[in-house]
Amino acid sequence: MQLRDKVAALLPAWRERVQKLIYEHGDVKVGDVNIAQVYGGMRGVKSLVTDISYVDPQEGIRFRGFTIPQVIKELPKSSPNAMPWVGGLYYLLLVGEIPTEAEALEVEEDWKARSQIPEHVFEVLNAMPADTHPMMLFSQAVLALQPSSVFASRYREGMRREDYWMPMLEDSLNLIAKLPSLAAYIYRLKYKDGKFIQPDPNLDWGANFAHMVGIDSEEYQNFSRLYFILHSDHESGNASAHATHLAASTLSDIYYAFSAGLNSLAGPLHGLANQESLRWLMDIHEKFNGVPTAEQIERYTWETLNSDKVVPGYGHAVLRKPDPRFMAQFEFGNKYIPDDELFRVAKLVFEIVPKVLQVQGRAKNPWPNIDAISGTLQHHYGIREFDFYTVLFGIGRALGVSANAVWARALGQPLERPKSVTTSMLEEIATGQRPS
Ligand code: CMX
Repeated sequence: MQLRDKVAALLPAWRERVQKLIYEHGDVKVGDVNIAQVYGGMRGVKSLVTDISYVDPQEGIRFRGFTIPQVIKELPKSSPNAMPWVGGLYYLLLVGEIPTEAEALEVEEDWKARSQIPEHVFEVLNAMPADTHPMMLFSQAVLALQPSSVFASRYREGMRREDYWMPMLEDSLNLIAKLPSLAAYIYRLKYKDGKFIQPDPNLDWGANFAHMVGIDSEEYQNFSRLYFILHSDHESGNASAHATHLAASTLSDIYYAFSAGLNSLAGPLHGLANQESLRWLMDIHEKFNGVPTAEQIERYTWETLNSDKVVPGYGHAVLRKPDPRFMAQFEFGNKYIPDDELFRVAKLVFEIVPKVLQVQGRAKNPWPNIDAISGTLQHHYGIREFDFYTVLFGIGRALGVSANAVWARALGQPLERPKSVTTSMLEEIATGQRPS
């Protein structure tokens, strides 16, 4: 398989590069850590390494050095107006190069061949109470696939450490291949008639998800591809990526590790912001009986801020300009659904909110992030069950975290084990009674 051969060909030079860096410069400092950071969620502490994506405060995310507009323009697609095949994005994340059409389609075909879900996974899902949250079902379904882990069985049999990454890749491809069907099954089980729509062998991974949830429009197929690409990776420090990495650093397989990542994505400070944002836009729409004026939005924004709430979908811990992942979806909306009332509200909000946040002067970044618009588009195309939005995020996130897991294993990244200290120790360090 091309993907595995390509990574294998890149590995010797990467291993040499990393070993040389650690051997020759291992004691060079990368930064200092202060007490506020130790107590403050490790913000800004440089302690992770990934070559798959990087978030620049001004530019936003780059995947393997490519900006979002470049990724959308340069990845292979079925026609000039279509969004790229997600298989091509996975190739880019893993190999670091824009694939040819044939290479992208090979990943798509490979996923198709691996997409069959064992019957017991459906039985596990069917056995859960009807009010179970879809994220819990999704995470559980991923865990239920774990008995088929190639890594786990090869590890039991014994294999060379330098080969660990190969079954990790094998597992990752097997897992990703199944995610659209799994998520669509959960969607239809929870919100529709419970009847599973079989994948269409003529459709690619992203478009098949649209088909299997029951939305067969070409526009939603395109939006699904875009959505999964945009949600794939955002460096290694975000909670879902880091949770996956931490779990995998114990040499657990991708099923255990990605389930851990999904469990962290399920929290309101991470994957839930998209539904908060849509709810805020809908509240505006309802309060003003349709698309409000700019003045009404400005007033509503101040009311939100004055009641000590945040404007969901705006601000970012790292970014200092409009998130290019927001811009890509905004452009999509402008092109395909300019008359949708909620989209028109979102558009006006984009004009007004940054100005208000700037006047208020608290948020370091007044611009929209990825969550300011994604729910609006999903809602337009018919996914109106807010609880499901985090599952959508999770499908995309699997691409980035699994590519990282393969490379972390290939480069022999070790067990994560930071050191903790006590509050008394920090107090002693602060007053010079103890060396830092
Ligand atoms: N509305 C109102 N106030 C905001 C704000 C917003 N959208 N964004 C930041 N602020 C406030 C913060 O609450 C903070 O207030 P205090 O000083 O009173 O504590 C102050 O501005 C400074 O915050 P910051 O340094 O600019 O932002 P953080 O790094 O602390 O937090 C984030 C980043 C995203 C959590 C924050 O901007 C926020 O809560 N935004 C709204 C929720 C949201 O959209 N979350 C999705 C994030 C998407 C992602 O992570 O990918």
